[in-house]
Order: sequence, then structure tokens, then C-alpha cells
Amino acid sequence: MPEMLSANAEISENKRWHSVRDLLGNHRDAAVGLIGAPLGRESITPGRCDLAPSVLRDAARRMSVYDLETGSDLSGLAVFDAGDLPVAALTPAEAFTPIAEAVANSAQRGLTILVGGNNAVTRPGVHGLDDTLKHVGLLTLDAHFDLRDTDGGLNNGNPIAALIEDGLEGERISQIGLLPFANTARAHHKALRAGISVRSARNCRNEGFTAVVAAELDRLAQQTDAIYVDFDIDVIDRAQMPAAPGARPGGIAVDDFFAAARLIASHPRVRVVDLAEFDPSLDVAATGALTAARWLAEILAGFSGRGVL
Ligand SMILES: [Mn+2]
Repeated sequence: MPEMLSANAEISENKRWHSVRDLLGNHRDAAVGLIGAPLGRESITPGRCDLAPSVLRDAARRMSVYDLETGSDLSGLAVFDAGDLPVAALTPAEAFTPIAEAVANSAQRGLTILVGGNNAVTRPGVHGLDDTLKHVGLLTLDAHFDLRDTDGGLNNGNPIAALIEDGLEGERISQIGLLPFANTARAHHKALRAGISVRSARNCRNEGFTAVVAAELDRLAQQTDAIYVDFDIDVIDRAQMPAAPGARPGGIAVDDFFAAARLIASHPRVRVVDLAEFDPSLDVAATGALTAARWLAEILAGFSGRGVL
């Protein structure tokens, strides 16, 4: 029997296995940081996105650290878990400073994982990475533009509009996975006027989702030092992601979402990723929880592939 197997045999795998959850802890010097941002208020469809960080951590116990397809083994990786920010009772406006500060405090790490919460976490997340907004690029995987008007205050449908109003140039924004009949003409025109690179779900089917993601990462990397990626989980087809209020039939296949997560996290310019719009109260058979947990595993596998542990 190989040495590695005999060492592992000390603990029966019938009792427990080494899980992705085991990687999270008080590892202050870790290259990866995780911040929970249970922001649920001001969702256009009211829900319980505030439950997502704790449900994700629990579901991570069901993920092995080993990927048989690629041989990726995360067992040597440590993740500093900063816990959850006290934002569950706050509006997006009130939560801005705590989220931006937490991301800024983590930004010296190789990668920061911000677990929302609704999509209103993205605006403070981007400010946390670069408070000037001059040196940051933003990639969104989302069925929606999130360019709703801001005149009624901040919500989960206008973080990108708010960032543009804050001074983020549209040329440094790429939006991938946009769905028909899920967005308005006004939002589409706003995106094009701002210079955003707009890539629909059909573009992704025709060209391949990961190919589109790779091209947009390259485009942003030519302009910016640091890339922030917003994974709105409603980009996934609703049949595969029931636990996202905005998910619709015709969305991205979940396998493509996982492949994109790994590709994105492997890119050296990607410094912060967020996960938004996972609402555990809508879940069916833990599909959403296990999808979120696999996303975390793919992010960690992608980062491990950078070889800078
Ligand atoms: Mn969104």
C-alpha cells in the first residue's frame, strides 16, 4: 500500500473526510481570505440571501478537497475565515462602510472571497479593492445588468449603476450571461452608452462560456491592475439553480459556471470574487447550497493553480 494511503487510513473515511470546510479557519497569514456579508435588505424580490454565508459553510463539509478529474488536491490550502460582518439588519447604504473596509483589510491577500448576501454587496466590494475606482476592472456573471436607476436608493438591482455614478468607467466593465426578457431596453442602452462589454447568454452558447470569460478577462487585464469578479448565481439556469430569485430558464449550464469559476480564480489579476443572490429559503434538495459549495471549491482550485501558495 502506498505510504499516503496508509497515513490516511488512521481515520476511517466512514467517520469523516477532509472537506473544504476544514480549510477555513483562523489562519491569519493565509493567501486566501473569506468574508461573509449577509446582506439581505432591499432585494427587489424579498428573500433570505442573508442566510447564504452560513449555509455555504455548512455545505462545504459535503465537498471533498480532492478533484479526481484534474488531480487538484486542496488539502494543503488554508483560508482565513473572517466570519460574517454584522450587516444582516442593515440597508445597502448602511452596509457600505463595513463591507468596503473588510475587503480593503483583506486586499493584501492573493484572493479575497466575499460571500453575500444579495447583489448589493458588489458596490462596496469594488470600493474595498480600489477606493479610487481608477485601477480596477469589473467582470459580472449575471443574468441582469443591475443598472436600475438609483433615485430610489440602493438595492440589489442597481450596484453597477451606482458604481458608474461613483466614477467607475464603463470600458472597464464586462457583463456576461445576460438573458432575454430579464432586462429592459433602458438598461441595455445604458450599458452600451457607458461602454460596457455586453455578452448575452446566446453569445456564451455560441462561443463557449469559458471562452467568453477568458476573452473578457484578457480585455480587462489590458486596462487594469486588479480585477473584481461578481458571480451572481442567478446566471445559472433556474432548473439547476432554484435558490436564486432572479434565475430563469435559458441560463448558463452549471458545469460552465464551475469551469468559469476555476478559470477566473486562476487569473493573476483577479483579486476579489463575490458570490451574490443565493437565497437558501428557495432551495430544493440542497441544490443551491451544493452549487455554492462547489463554487467555493472551484475558486480555491483555481487559485491553487496559480502556484503562489
Ligand atoms: Mn445581479
